[in-house]
Amino acid sequence: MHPNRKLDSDYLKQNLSSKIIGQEMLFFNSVTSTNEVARKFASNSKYNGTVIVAETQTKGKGRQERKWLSPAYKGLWFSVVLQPDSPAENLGLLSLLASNALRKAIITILNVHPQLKWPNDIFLNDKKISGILLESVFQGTKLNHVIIGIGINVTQTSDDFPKEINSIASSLYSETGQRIKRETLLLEVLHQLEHDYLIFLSGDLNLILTEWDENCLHKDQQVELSTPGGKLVSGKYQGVDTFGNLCLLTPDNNSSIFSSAEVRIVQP
Ligand code: BT5
Repeated sequence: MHPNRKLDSDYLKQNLSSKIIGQEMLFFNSVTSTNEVARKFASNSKYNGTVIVAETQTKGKGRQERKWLSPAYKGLWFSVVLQPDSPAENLGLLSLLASNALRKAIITILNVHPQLKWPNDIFLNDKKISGILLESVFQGTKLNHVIIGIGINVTQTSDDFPKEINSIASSLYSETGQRIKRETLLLEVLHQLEHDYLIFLSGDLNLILTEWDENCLHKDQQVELSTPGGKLVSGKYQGVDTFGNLCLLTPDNNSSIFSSAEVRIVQP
């Protein structure tokens, strides 16, 4: 497959099976961040389900202002605009929903089984192959809109990653040896996202929680959390609550709940 081949937008539009997500797809060669492009129109109801795709991002964003490397043609860098009529506290569930949908799409296309790190990182063979950044705006007690930014490393080889992340990051090609059409994976991700999003809208939240929990990388493990406030908290990972928050059993036998933190698995 040609290494610098642009995404085929006609093929994507013709083969889309979802009815909401991706009905409108906007393609760019280069943007700062697809989440930034999405932000410009995410509150307009016309754009519910719109997907913004870029071949490269010059300022790809991770969480907490971290950088996300998005080399041209080597991955999928895109954002999905959603306007769920849903209580604000369900935002954490959407985060789990997105990573779980991505996991299922990867199984379908590549027949390999990624694992999930809370809240929404995707790992294959203990390497991060994908990251998700959710950005949202609330209106009163409800979600006005959510932008789900998804980055998937598809064809990079180890030389493509700078040495700081070379040992922790990888791509689907590096981990499986399989060359896939990026279009095929993107279509399957949109299909899975829509499938699970409709379940979410119907109020059946258990399916997402159960599937997520079964595929968690740090199930029952000792972890160390670093909170946005800079605190480090250790304990045993106990699972997620009904809102997708992380539950931790601390050494003094107390259960604590976290809505945001960085998880590090403590090797026994
Ligand atoms: C994430 O942040 O994992 C969320 C990444 C979301 C990227 C998508 S791409 C489309 C949309 N538009 C955007 O601007 N963003 C979204 P976080 O958990 O904070 O991880 C960031 C960290 O992962 C960095 O500090 C690096 O250590 C590492 N990293 C950077 N680029 C990477 C890559 N391509 N693959 C794996 N790890 C990477």
